[in-house]
Amino acid sequence: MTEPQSDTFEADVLAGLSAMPKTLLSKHLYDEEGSRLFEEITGLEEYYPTRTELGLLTTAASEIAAYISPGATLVEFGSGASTKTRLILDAAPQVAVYVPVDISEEALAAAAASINADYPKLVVAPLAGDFTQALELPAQAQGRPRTGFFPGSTIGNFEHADAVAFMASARRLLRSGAQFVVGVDLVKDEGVLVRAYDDARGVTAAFNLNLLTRMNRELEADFDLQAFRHCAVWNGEESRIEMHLVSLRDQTVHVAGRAFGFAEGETIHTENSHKFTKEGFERLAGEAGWRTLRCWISPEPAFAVFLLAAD
Ligand code: AVJ
Repeated sequence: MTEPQSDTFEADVLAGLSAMPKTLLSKHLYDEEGSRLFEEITGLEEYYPTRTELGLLTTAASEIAAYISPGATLVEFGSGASTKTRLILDAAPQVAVYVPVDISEEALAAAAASINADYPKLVVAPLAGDFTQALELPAQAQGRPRTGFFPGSTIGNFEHADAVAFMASARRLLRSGAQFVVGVDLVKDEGVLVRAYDDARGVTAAFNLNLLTRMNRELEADFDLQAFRHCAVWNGEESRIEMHLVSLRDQTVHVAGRAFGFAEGETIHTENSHKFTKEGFERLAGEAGWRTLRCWISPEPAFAVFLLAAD
């Protein structure tokens, strides 16, 4: 296990605010309130990825299930709300062991309890840890064929090299013969993308600004929430939506006893959400030893579910 998140939170924040340009790791958006706000985002009209991926998985579930071996272990990277997992489990009753992997013990316990209650014959063996690090599966999962599941286009939060490294470590963990189901958001009209990350009701703005509230509470910071605004921009060169917090004036902010100056218009870069082409994602997965068995793509706004194989 890694140390509690709060220790790394302070170190990450101090390093990020000292950097030029200022930046904060997007994983820190997900404290209790941040996780609640993200769940709210997934229900927004403008935020198409969640419902679109659910639609694709509903269509694809029985075909995916046909590739999963009897007695298999299903490994899920990041255990959010388990709606998507259930689509796979319902279609593939041959799955014997379910391993949710998450950094948050709380999220893991919740995911395990909710799946346990509804799938009494399934062995649930949670794995607490950072899924970007080398991991070993729990004993119950050993000696079984493996299928990985990584929905939500969370792959889009990584820089290219980190995305390849993650796919390669998943390849090592899942072994030859494995399948990997990955949800991937695709490049599309810029207006559609920006609205998905800057919704009319301001839920995404609240999600982003919550990072300031979290620093105020946990790191004795004195951010004035009226002095920053949420901003979502499309960076075409990098093929990604970026979230920033923009300083509305020249100001000095204190965090954990240190002072940080902001110029008017200066930003803290809080998240990247890369958008892929089908070919671009296949190239990335290929670099990590995965080939495409099947790919389902929705009508616009386009989202993809890939079924990959490790030879
Ligand atoms: C959960 C990381 C996939 O990037 O679309 C939603 C997070 N950020 N709105 C995404 C998010 C702003 C989401 N991921």
